[in-house]
Amino acid sequence: MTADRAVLLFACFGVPPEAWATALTASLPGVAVRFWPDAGSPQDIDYVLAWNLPEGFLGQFPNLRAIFSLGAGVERLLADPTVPRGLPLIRMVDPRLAAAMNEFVLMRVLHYHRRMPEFEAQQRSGLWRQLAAPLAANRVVGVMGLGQIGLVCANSLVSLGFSVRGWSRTAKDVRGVQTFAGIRQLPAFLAGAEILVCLLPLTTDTRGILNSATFAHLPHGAALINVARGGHLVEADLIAALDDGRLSAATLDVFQTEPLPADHAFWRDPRITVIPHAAALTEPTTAAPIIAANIARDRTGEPLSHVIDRKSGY
Ligand code: NDP
Ligand code: OXD
Repeated sequence: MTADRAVLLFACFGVPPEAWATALTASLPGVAVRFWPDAGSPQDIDYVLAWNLPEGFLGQFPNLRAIFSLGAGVERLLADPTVPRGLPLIRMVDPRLAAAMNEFVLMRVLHYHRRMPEFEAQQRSGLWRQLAAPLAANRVVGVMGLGQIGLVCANSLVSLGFSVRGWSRTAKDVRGVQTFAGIRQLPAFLAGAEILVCLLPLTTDTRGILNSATFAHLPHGAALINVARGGHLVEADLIAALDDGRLSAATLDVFQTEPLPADHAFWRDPRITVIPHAAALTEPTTAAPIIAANIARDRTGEPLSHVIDRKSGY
């Protein structure tokens, strides 16, 4: 902290800073906002707003009070052994982010529900053939992760009339959703899920969870929508499942390596829709006041919101 003002450093690699500069300065009148690489004296920095940091980056700031993640997923920060263990690590919880994710998920669920991949293939062959689709009530959608985002998606799928099931780590009671919890109930959750949506955090328990064993429980021809993290998916298992018909299609917003390398086979696979990690982007005008409220809590000695539990990893 400088003489009387707390200092927040914006260190979000690959994120254009202009809109953040406007939003953060408007939301944080009592806080000095600096933008990497113009951090000034490292001793001054109280808070960092972080994204895509190189490993070890935070070690240079000896007086940090908290780290704010620009995004909901914090696996990269947690994987950095140099991030001080006792420092609060706060993830992004913004209803606007959840709303944008919800729109994306609904778009792709409806796409698969109404058999759009088949219509698109027919168009490419100039084929006029009507295909029937069941009503949503007869379509089972499985949502992995019933947190801030998964719950919003599950609820809106219910309101569209889908038959929705949800899977989480701890048991949940969600109106209109058939819920399952824990690894033992994973097979029962998957059985019958014609469209599977992944909205899990990436943790030691969930890494690689979208694999052959998981796909084997799905009905033949199921569709996958992964909007969580590339580390959830075993890429070779996806191709195998598409080849043997267990899966018919996949929408991937996230990848093991981002940007997806130009020579990656996913770019050219007609069964896979590649989206450049754009299902939802954190919006400065709504996120900055959320960060500001948390900093205000810290200044007045109140507990911070949305601090990551390092044991569970999310
Ligand atoms: P939350 O932490 O709010 O929710 C996580 C959910 O996953 C909870 O329901 C939790 O269960 C469940 N879960 C965690 N571990 C397990 C496990 N081992 N087995 C079963 N369920 C588990 O996260 P958010 O909803 O805010 O975000 C989810 C993820 O979405 C983020 O971590 C991020 O990776 C991704 N994301 C991607 C974006 C994109 O643009 N593609 C944008 C935003 C987020 P419980 O409720 O019992 O704790
Ligand atoms: C996030 C993301 O985690 O954008 O918020 O991926």
